[in-house]
Amino acid sequence: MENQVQQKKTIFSGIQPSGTLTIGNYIGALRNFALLQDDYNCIYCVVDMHAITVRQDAAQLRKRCLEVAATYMACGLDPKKNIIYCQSHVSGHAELSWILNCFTYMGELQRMTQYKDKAAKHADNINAGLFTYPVLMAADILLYQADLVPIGADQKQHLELTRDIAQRFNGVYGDVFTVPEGYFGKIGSRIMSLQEPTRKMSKSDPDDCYIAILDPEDAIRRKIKRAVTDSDGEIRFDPENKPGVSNLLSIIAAMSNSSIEETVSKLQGQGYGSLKNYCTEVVLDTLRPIQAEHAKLMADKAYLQSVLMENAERANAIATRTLRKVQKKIGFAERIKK
Ligand code: AQP
Repeated sequence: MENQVQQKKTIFSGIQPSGTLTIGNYIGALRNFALLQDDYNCIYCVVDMHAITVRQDAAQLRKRCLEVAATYMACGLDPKKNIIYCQSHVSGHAELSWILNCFTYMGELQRMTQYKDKAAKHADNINAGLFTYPVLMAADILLYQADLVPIGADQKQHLELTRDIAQRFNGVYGDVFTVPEGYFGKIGSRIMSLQEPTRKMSKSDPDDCYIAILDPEDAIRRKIKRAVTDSDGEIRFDPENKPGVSNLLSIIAAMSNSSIEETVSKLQGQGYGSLKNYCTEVVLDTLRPIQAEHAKLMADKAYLQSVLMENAERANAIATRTLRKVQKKIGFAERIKK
């Protein structure tokens, strides 16, 4: 049994508590997390340190950390099988991040599209943390020697950089880090904004652009009804020319566990009203049980907090092993135990 646990590969992923999670986060990341929990050692983090690269209200952030952890669990992640914790509770993330900063080039960070997008969006606060965000992400992943990282397509570039940093470090010091692979769901690795379907759906965008996992039924009905489509009236999957319709088809396919082809053939010949109605029902059916479980978990904060503290200890034990190895390799003075 011990051997079996050892042999399982490791998965790491995280979500920022920078807003209320969207169905983009669910389809691109969370849904895949639950599918993988039996076959891998899974570590899922609430990345609160990443979230402060953009100004956050302290009380809101504290609440959202618990909410994201509860959402992980409400989406089916068992905190006994998976390690679910807050990034700021394990200091190894910050420590390894500093070391990896010294193995990352300015030019690499300047090329990151998320940095460019966020710098444009938050022009009054282009802080160094926003710039080195991908290094902290590399530290998150490499700290746990993760083999696989389930993420949406928007994080692909950051994962590539993580691989480059790991290979660069290993090239100097030997095989210290596992070089991770990305894991992308077949459908929906990039769910688009309901109002601007050529842009990714983001939790920090205006409310009518996204569907939050915790949105009430009437809001979900209203947002899908108002989702931007096009004027040719044909239900067809063509993201380039019909981004709005294609986005709704992706949401339906991902949430009903069917293929795009099956979804298109089911709706072919019908109008956009039917497409939107069907999409609404599928989204509501998926989110209802998650919302009910989330409410139950949020009603017991003491339990949630105890899960986070216990899991942070488990995460810390793994992280410290890697960190000590790295510190030794780069020549930091030994910690002599008395
Ligand atoms: N629209 C999306 N489609 C598919 N996957 C998505 N993800 C996010 N948006 C979509 C995936 O969710 C995981 C967690 O994302 P995150 O919160 O850590 O960062 P993000 O990608 O910056 O997400 P947001 O919602 O856009 O956050 P804000 O608005 O705060 O910047 C990642 O695996 C991501 O790929």
